[in-house]
Amino acid sequence: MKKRLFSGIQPTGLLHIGNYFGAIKNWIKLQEEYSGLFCIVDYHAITISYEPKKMPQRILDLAGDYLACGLDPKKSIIFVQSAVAEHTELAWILSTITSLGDLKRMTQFKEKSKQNTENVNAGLFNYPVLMAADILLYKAQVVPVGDDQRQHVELTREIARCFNKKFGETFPSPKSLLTKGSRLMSLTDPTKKMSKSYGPESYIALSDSKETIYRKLSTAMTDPARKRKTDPGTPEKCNLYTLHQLVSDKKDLDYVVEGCTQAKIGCLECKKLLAENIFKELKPIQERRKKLKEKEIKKTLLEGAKRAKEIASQTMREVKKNMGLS
Ligand code: AQP
Repeated sequence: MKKRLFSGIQPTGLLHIGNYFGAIKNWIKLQEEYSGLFCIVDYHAITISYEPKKMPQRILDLAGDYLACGLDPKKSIIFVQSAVAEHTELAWILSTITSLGDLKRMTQFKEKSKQNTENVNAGLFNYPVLMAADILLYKAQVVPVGDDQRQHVELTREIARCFNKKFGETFPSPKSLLTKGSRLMSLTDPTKKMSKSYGPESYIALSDSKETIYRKLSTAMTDPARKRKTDPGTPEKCNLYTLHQLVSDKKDLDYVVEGCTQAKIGCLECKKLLAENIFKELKPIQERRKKLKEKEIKKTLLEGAKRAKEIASQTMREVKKNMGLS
């Protein structure tokens, strides 16, 4: 039997290339080898302020993006978290064995509570417990995520270990799977990770045109030590070189490294080539996205929820039995 895999993304805005290179691109490869569950984690998304009227469309858009990127409903289960009530049921149970000290250490909570000072709610604090429930409900062994989520997967392992010790062997210990694009940085502030919530100029969206990509890159920060075109640059210190390494072939990479270190090309030439290569990667996704019909997306989500629910309810029966609950 194939090993099981779980991953998800919040419907909090347009997908960006950090989400793509950090997680989704890897999903597409992994869905061949694993039995995959790919979730739209709307219960996570409501831990920050949002507009309820926009949520249904955001969910459908994200599901459409999953399909356009290459997730195949014949191979994987694609579904919305709130359609499977067992996620929150298991989250409550797991919260009773999760240490408060561990939750207080979580970097994402610290960062998000600084970003959303007007709405630091208990759900934001308990986010990692719900994420542990998402993963353990399906007894997933692997969790392909970006670097920012690694700490949450480690906590999930700890929660699984604690549950098994108290109530008997129930959950496997999940592992995170990272890619070489597991931490892309913001275009406007390379000390912060690229994030949906830092605004559209800080990221390249999967739906951006070549012109928009070039415009965003042209003002993006590069190697901070390189002030003029005639100064030699240091590609390893440049946020945009990291992006080149994800989308450019050896010939283009050699051209950029030689041109930059020997001051033969300026940052704008490097950015132009980068814009072209990023767009080459995104164009087929954008073309597939345009052809998708809303009806088809809704059908995929309904079928996905049904299949996910079958696995989830079986796990909940086992969990409750082991805990002496009805
Ligand atoms: N900058 C990034 N580089 C690499 N991977 C990233 N991921 C997010 N940002 C980067 C990965 O994308 C997946 C989905 O993330 P999410 O939407 O569930 O939550 P997030 O990590 O909080 O992503 P954002 O874009 O920063 O969203 P907001 O602004 O809404 O919080 C995860 O696997 C994540 O690691």
